[in-house]
Amino acid sequence: MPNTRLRQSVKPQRSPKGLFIVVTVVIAVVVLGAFFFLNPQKEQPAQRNGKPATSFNKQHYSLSDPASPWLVVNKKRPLSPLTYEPANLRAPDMALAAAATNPSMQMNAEAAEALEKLNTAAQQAGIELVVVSAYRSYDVQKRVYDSEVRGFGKAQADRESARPGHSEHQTGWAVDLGAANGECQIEPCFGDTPEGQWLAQNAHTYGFIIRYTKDKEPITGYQHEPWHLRYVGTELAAELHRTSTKTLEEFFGLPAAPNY
Ligand code: DAL
Ligand code: ZN
Repeated sequence: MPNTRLRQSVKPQRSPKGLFIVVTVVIAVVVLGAFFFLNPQKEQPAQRNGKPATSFNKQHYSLSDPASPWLVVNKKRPLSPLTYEPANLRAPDMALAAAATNPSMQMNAEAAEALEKLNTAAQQAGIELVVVSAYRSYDVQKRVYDSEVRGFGKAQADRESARPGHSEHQTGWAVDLGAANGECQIEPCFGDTPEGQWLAQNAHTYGFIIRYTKDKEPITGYQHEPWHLRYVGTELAAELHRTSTKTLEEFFGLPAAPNY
């Protein structure tokens, strides 16, 4: 008589331990697969400082319209029209070197408002500023340039003063600032005064840039002018600061303008 007990014992059987391992592996595969498939971070854009990266739109404003805060005027890019006159000029409410009714103390209204905010912050930091020269018409700029040529010769005049139709001062977007105590007024040493240093560090917060910085004469065509502020708006000023870009020409990929 066959030994049925023996026959049953040789039939292959899955042990409880083996079943446990198979089930565990299947569960692990399903859980890990679901994790990688559903992980929400997988589809998120690159992040910078905890905020989604944004691209700066360099076409947002015109670079050629004199009424645009992003206008780039230099020796290669004259104003159009050459005798452009801005609307909306007013003097900022702060210390002025002449009467508020004098056009040379006035700026584009948006820039004047921004300058008032800058001046309030400066005063809170113990910095006393004064407007030395802001708007200059084509005719006034011609007088300034001609006087520089008479005093220093054409080559040096062109390093310091724009020819008429080529100055930011003719647009109402620029202002020359000084220290209220008169130290180094419109002199290179203004950059070393507390007022000049404060402007270099803080102007961008209020939408201004130091337009003619040290070592950029081959691009801008002008010597360092630590007193000459150009309003470009807070968005562009912040981007120039963030990217450590010193000139509008470099930022917008425009040709250098060392001469006419
Ligand atoms: N001093 C600057 C370059 C101007 O005349 O506009
Ligand atoms: Zn200036």
